[in-house]
Formats: sequence, C-alpha cells, structure tokens
Amino acid sequence: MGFNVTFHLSYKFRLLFLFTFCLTVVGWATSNYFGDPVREIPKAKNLIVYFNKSAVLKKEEIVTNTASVRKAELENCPYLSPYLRGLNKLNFKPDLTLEEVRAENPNVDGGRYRPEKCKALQRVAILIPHRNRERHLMYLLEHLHPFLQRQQLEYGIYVIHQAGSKKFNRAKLLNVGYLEALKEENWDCFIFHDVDLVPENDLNLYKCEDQPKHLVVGRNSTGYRLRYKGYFGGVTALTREQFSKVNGFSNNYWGWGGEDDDLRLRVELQRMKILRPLPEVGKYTMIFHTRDRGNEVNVDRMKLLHEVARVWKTDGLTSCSYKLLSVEHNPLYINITVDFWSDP
Ligand code: UD2
Ligand code: MN
Repeated sequence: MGFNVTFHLSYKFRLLFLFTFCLTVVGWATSNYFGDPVREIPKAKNLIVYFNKSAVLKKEEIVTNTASVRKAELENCPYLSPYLRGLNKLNFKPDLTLEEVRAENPNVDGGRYRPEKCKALQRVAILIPHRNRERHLMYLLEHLHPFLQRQQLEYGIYVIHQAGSKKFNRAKLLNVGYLEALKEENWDCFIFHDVDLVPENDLNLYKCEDQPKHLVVGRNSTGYRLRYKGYFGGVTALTREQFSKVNGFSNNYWGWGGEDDDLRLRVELQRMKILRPLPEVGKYTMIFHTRDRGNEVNVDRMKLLHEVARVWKTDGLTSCSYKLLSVEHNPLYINITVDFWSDP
C-alpha cells in the first residue's frame, strides 16, 4: 500500500511535471507570435518599409542619375518660404526684352526649375493659354519666374499656343496643357493662368490645396474686388486628381466667356468647395488690353452652361482631340502648339 501511494504520487507528479514542461516549451516557441503583438507588428511593418525603400533605392541606382540621388537626400522645404516679400508694386519696363528676362533667370532650364537647397513641397505646372500676346507673355515670365522661385516651388511653365485662325478656345487649350504636361512629369498641381494677369503678392501661394483654389480675388481694373460671387476666372489651382475628377474643362466654348463658370459648376457637382486667399493676398495687375480678334463673345455660353450636369462626363479631358504641331523647350517656357482644325 505504502509503496503504491508513493508510486501513485510520484506518477502523478511526473505527469504534472511533464505537462508543465510541455506547456513551457509550447509557450516559449509561440511567444514570438502571441507574446507581444504590439511590439512585433511594427517590426514587421519596418521590414516592409525597409524592403520598399531598398527597392526604390535600387531603381535610383540603376538610373545613376546623380541629380535624383541628391534630390532624395534633400530635406523638405518649409511650409512658408523665408524668401517671401509680400505685396509688391509692379513695374512694366516698356523696353524690356526676352533676352533680359532670360539673363535674370539663369537657374531656369527649359522652362523648368527646382530649388537647390530643399525638396519642394509640390511640383507645379503653370499652364498659359496663348495666341498673339507676346508682350504680355514676356511681362508675365519676367515676374512669374522670380515669384515662383521665392516660393521655393518645383515648377514648369507651359504656354499652349493655338495656331490657325479658328475662334480662340481657352478651355480646350488648358485641357491640352494638362494632358501634354503629364506626358513629361507627374505634376502634383496645375495652375491655369491668363497671360495678362500678374500677381502682386508672393504670399499668394502657387500650390494646390485639398479643394480647388481661385487665386484672383481682385485686380487693378476692378478696384481689387471680386467680380461676382462664384467667379472662377483668371487664375485657378487644381491638383492632378481634382482636375481629372471634374473631367477637366469643357471643349465646347469657342470665343470669349463662360468656360470659367462651367469649370466652377463641374467643381460644385463633385461637391468640392472653392478656396480663395485673403483680398490683400489675391491681388493682380491685368495688363491693359482690348478684346482680341478671333475671341469674340460666345453667344452660346448661357445655353452651354445649362447643360453642364448632363454633359460633363463626356465633354472634357476624355474627349479632348487636337492636332499637336510642336513641343519646344525654350529657355523660359515650354511651348506647345496645337491646331483644332478637325473641330467645328
Ligand atoms: C476673363 C477671365 C479669363 C476668361 C475670360 C473669358 C479674368 C481675370 N479673366 O478674361 O480667365 O475666363 O474672361 O474667356 O476674369 N488669349 C490669348 N489670345 C487671344 C485671346 C485670349 O492669348 O487672342 C488668352 C490669354 O491668356 C488671355 C485669356 O485667353 O489672358 C483670356 O482672354 P482675355 O484676356 O481676352 O479675356 P478677359 O480679360 O475678359
Ligand atoms: Mn484679360
């Protein structure tokens, strides 16, 4: 009996020991999974991040582009550039030449620029619809290049030139500018810019926000007041996504007027809100001009404006056809010449 009890106890004890031992081993072996999930998940994340990083670096190494490696090492530019000056009285020298503007902007290469000391927060394409306004273009380039450089932006200036004598189509030219500019760089932000509007205040930032932005609150000729509620003309800033979401501008506005209101309606249909800078900041000088030949008032514009909700999906970037005549990288801007010969 005594022997039996001892045997029984020690048998039970051995079983218990074996069981505890097994539990410990299983516990230890699985502790990597269940032990400390809070610590382990970031480890896995880091590994993925590290993996992605090394994949990206490899790509850059293959390119062996020293400029892109240098860019990867740069720190981000600050939200507000230290070079901003605020409101500035503009001066338009009557005898200015494009050569002088070129000499004043040695860091601009083929219409493009990026800050040397930091990585710009956004890459911005400035799109300017153009025909027969060479002097306006020269003054705009003279002011815009140093203005954008003071804002520490990476940018490209695209002038979209309408060839031929068909009625001018500002909106369609801007669609072309968007499509063509994206062929050479994945720009973050697009500024749709009249050739005759010169910004007076460099606190008016030429970059995009989470909603479309209208940069012209007022101009000299209208006493620097907003022309009317909902006015969206002159200079606007939309991200690549915002502009593609509204299918760009309509292609159907030939001649003067309406296309800017059409874009506003497209933006509102997508439930986006229009942002504006403060009046003191959104000041522009419009270089004086009369109505151009070939840009007569579009008498159909009210009719077109009533159809926006019905046609915006099929009339816009997705249906923009054009004949590309040339793309030239001039020193101060990229010139895109198109003809709309096949359109009505
Ligand atoms: C207003 C708007 C403009 C546009 C236009 C109606 C403002 C400040 N601007 O401008 O954004 O909505 O009404 O279409 O409210 N252009 C040429 N050559 C031409 C004709 C036009 O280059 O022969 C270009 C140029 O970039 C010009 C722009 O189109 O700035 C608008 O034309 P505008 O200046 O004649 O019209 P405006 O000042 O009434
Ligand atoms: Mn004008």
